[in-house]
Amino acid sequence: MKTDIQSILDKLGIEANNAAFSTGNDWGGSLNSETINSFSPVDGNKIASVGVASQKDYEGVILKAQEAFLFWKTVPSPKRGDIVRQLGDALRKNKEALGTLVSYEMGKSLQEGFGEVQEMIDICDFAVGLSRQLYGLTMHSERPSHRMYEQWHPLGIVGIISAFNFPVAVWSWNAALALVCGNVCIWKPSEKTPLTGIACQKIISKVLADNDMPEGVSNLIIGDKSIGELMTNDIRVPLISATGSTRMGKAVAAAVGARLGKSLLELGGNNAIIISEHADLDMSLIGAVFGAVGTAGQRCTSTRRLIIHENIYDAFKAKLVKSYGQLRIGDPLDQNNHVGPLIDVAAVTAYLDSIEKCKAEGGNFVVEGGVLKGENYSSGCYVKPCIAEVKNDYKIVQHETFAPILYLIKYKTLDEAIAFQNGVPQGLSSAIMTLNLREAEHFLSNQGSDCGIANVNIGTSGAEIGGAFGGEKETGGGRESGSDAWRAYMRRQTNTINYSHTLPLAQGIKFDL
Ligand code: UN1
Repeated sequence: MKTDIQSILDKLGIEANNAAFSTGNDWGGSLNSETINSFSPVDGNKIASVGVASQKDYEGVILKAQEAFLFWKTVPSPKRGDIVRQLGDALRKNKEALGTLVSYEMGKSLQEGFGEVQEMIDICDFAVGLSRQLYGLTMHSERPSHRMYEQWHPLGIVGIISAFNFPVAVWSWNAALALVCGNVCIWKPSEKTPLTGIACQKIISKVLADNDMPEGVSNLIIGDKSIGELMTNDIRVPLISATGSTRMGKAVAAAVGARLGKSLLELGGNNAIIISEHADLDMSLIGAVFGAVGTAGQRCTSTRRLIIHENIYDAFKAKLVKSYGQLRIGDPLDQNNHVGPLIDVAAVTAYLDSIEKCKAEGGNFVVEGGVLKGENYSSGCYVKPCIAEVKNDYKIVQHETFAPILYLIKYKTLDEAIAFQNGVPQGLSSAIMTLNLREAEHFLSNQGSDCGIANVNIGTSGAEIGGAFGGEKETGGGRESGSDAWRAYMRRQTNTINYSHTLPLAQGIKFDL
């Protein structure tokens, strides 16, 4: 049965023409010539229009957020956690509708759209627990009758710049933590997926209003790079959390660094799986194929390279080629399909360009790529997942192309495989498939993977929210979601209290009047 998109839009409060910004229940910014139209890559249809915020709109949002922060930071953290719990409950109720809109606006499979909303629910649950923690340490003073400890305070306004590929989950990783920590948020979603942003803003705004919270705690602002630049250059936004390309991240880091602000960057990956001769090849196949073609290769954790031991190279390649022959490409809302479209025709051009470059460098395509044509592919965004045999040092292999292109590299020794794995500018996710304990532990040791995420017998994508998420080198060094990633959203204060009758100085310094 064809999904009734209109009823999903109605349920989520998406209109034909939507406002450019929101501070909660207040929406503003009229539609002008600078409207963004959201087209679905699924069928090429225009879903709705959204206004673009002006500099004046941006100023208004900042003022509301500053005012809201003065109140929100006085709400006890467990109470803030309870509001985030209610956000999680609202997401549970809206999982089907929001997951479907994610799938339709972004193009990922319906299962992955639901998975993304589940990831939002999970981070809300995590943040609720955190709201009763946010622990600081206590330490022993060198002076008698003195007490020392540290505590964590909120920063103020957290600016969230998110990408099209996880249009809602990445916002929630940031927002759920930032909010329990006592911050207020301003979110600039990708201009490629503004409607899922509007849907989330409607959901959270209702929860905040039901709890009598003021406008300005959770804000949304629609625009392109120029709105992002207003945020990154704005001293009133102490933390910018940005997800996207390495090129974008470098610009954000430079602007935020120039004003000594904080940035939390989650940028490109070039993730590899090492397939050892000691691997379970059936398990490896699922991890590799899901990693490479899931979200049509548009996750920052997508598997881009397979580094395969020479003894099993031909056998594993044959399995891969066979499984690619069975992939069903098409409407992602139809659960029979494995792979949906790329986000837009610009992404298709980048995919074709990378294939050409790979061939020019000597890449041997064992599964050919290409753009699918015909009635079912009318958006022009559907491409064939492809596989090429390459050398790790090809320029194109060093580059992250956001598309389902998988590179095969042959290795002889584990150290050589690890050198290939680490021999790219990015450092997000990595994995080894092996049943050999020595190999697995070596890969995880400090002589092994240099990435922020290193897995054994699991692919590179699909991290759980409980761990800190992010990577090294050109991935930007940030950590989001689980573990102690919350610390990025707070400032640390060290407190020393003297309850003695004298004022002894540290380091034994004598100073008598
Ligand atoms: C991203 O692609 O920006 O680990 C995030 C994963 C997901 C998150 C990906 N949980 O693949």
